[in-house]
Amino acid sequence: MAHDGNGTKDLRKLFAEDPEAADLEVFGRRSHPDRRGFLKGAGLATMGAAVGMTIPFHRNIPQGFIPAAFAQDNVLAGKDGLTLLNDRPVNAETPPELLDDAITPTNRHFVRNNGLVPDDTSADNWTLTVDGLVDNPMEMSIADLQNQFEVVTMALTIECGGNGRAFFDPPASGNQWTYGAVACSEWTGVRLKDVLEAAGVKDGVVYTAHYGADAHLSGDASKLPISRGVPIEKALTDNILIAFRMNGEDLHPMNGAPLRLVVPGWPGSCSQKWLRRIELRDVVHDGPKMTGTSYRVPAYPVAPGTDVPEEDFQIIERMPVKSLITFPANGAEIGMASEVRGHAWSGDRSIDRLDISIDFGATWQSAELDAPANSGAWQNWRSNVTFPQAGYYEVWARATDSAGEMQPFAIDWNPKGYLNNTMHRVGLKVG
Ligand SMILES: Nc1nc2c(c(=O)[nH]1)N[C@H]1C(S)=C(S)[C@@H](COP(=O)(O)O)O[C@H]1N2
Ligand SMILES: [Mo]
Repeated sequence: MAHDGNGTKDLRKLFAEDPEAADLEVFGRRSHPDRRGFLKGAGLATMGAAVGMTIPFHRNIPQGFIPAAFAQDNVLAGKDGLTLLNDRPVNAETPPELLDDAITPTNRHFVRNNGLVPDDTSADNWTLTVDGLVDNPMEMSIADLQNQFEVVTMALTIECGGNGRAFFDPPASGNQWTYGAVACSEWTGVRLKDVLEAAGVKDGVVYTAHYGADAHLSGDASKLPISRGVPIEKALTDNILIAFRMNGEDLHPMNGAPLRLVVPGWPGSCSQKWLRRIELRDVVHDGPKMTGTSYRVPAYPVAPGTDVPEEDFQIIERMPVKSLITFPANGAEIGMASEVRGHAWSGDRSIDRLDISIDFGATWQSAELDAPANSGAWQNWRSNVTFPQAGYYEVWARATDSAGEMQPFAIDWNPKGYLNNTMHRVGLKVG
């Protein structure tokens, strides 16, 4: 193992993926099972190089100990191949070629946290409160939800409002998502609509307010990391779930276990994780990340770099038409003929056509496009492409939705870097 910056990363990775092997690497072979392993010799050198300093109390480090300096990658336990953007809070995206499945497996679902994952994510004593302007305020266990409402399973697309932010110029601050803050897993739960109707929506309700159990990064218990909501008309549509299963299993702790909202087609931030409470309000919700410039864009198109007054921002509602090429991967070497495939989606709409170009947009051909599994699911597409001769090509994909909206070539720039739905391009070496 190299004792340099890369070695550090490798060791982090090794501790995250295979703690036993990492342990062996650092502490050496355990020839005497009854003898406590001490960090010395090559192991000490490895760990010292990895943390970049000497370790004065190294004799006290027990065998089998995962140094806290390496623990950060453990935040992605149960995830496979995701790119970690931040570890406090945890933000990780999925490379497009790992999103190739029609239904995104849990280990490939991106993670976007604003705060700290609750310590206890077990379903046992979890309750959901529905209150505010309702006729019958309710407090229900997950079993109550399952018993009192129809349980449904749906494939639903969640995309972060900031997906694609990395390509903004001038750059926008925030997580530098490239392509992979999107997923379409199969969620099982009860319809938000059914629960709100049982609670009885009072006259005058205009907005929902969602509250989760995650803690604010500051540790201040009186602060929430994020609390968003949707207009009541949206909340009463029938593809929004209060979900307690993800791909047939318990939710992953990072994806909101044991209970979350899934609001397909709207910014992912509407899909409150670790859901504890839904309140109905007679004003537009004003929780953290609802106000100011959070999840908002200027009400009119602006030139890149424009300083837009805060009062000119409006709340993002549906997400725009978009698509992803998931095969082949960018940079792949392929033969003269290949299938090209991926997904396409558009908030609250369906996709009508998906065209691809292999000649930098001069000509386009229609791909085969599947119907969505259900409303709120992305649509899978594929096309057999034959390249005229060996060489470098780019495949571009362009989706058009049921309202005729088409993906653009250039980013519709906005100060916070939301809603980048430009065409996805992959470079291929053909021959
Ligand atoms: N409680 C809570 N819910 C949350 C968040 C959060 O930080 N806390 N992040 C939101 C954002 S911004 C997005 S994009 C989605 C991401 O869902 P995922 O992490 O399961 O991919 O969760 C949303 N729900
Ligand atoms: Mo997000």
